[in-house]
Amino acid sequence: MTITITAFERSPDRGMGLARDTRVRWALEEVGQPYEVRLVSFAAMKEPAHLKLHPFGKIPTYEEGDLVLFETGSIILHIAEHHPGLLPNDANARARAITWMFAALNTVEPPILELANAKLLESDKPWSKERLPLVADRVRGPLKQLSARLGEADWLEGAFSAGDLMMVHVLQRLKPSGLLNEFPSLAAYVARGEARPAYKRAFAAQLEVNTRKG
Ligand SMILES: N[C@@H](CCC(=O)N[C@@H](CS)C(=O)NCC(=O)O)C(=O)O
Repeated sequence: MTITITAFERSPDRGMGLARDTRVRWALEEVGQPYEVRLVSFAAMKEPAHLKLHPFGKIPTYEEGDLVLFETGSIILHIAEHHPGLLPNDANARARAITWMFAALNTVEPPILELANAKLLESDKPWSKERLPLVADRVRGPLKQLSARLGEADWLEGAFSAGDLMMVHVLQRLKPSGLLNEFPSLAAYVARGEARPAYKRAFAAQLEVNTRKG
């Protein structure tokens, strides 16, 4: 069955790979599933046709036959549960890998998004300079703990899993801030993720869309 995802017609990051379709593309590449992409404009995302797929008017979405999913956590879990390669076979190890997906989305991503939004949307506010260090410290906390847990390991739970995929993609948003480099083991962890051939294919595919002329 054909898999179709949606992605930005023009991503605000101009192809840095931060738009969340990249993590879905990466998961599909890891498990060797071909997919099609329907590009949507910001205006189209708020139209009824897209809202039927994604009630909050965002990308990415995932269509496969009758199934329509939104939220990258759900989409990647679905991919990982239906194709080998992203979750361990052992039940407990599998549950732990899924736990890391949730940790990436619920514990690590929110303060990172808060920092990105503070820089992007609040820099003209008189209180911005005072607030920014506080927001940055809220990112450092979970990073310190994550780095302690990762230790010398390559990945969070034995072999590379959907948990690592999600965590690496979430951490990537920090690269321009320099914060990631304060934690060399996490910077190396992200670099290991980016070195995976499946990631490179996913990155190249979204870059091609965002550097297309016209
Ligand atoms: N929690 C959602 C977040 C989806 C999301 O925020 N998507 C962004 C692109 S990365 C978007 O569509 N932004 C456009 C908008 O909100 O209008 C997920 O993980 O899928």
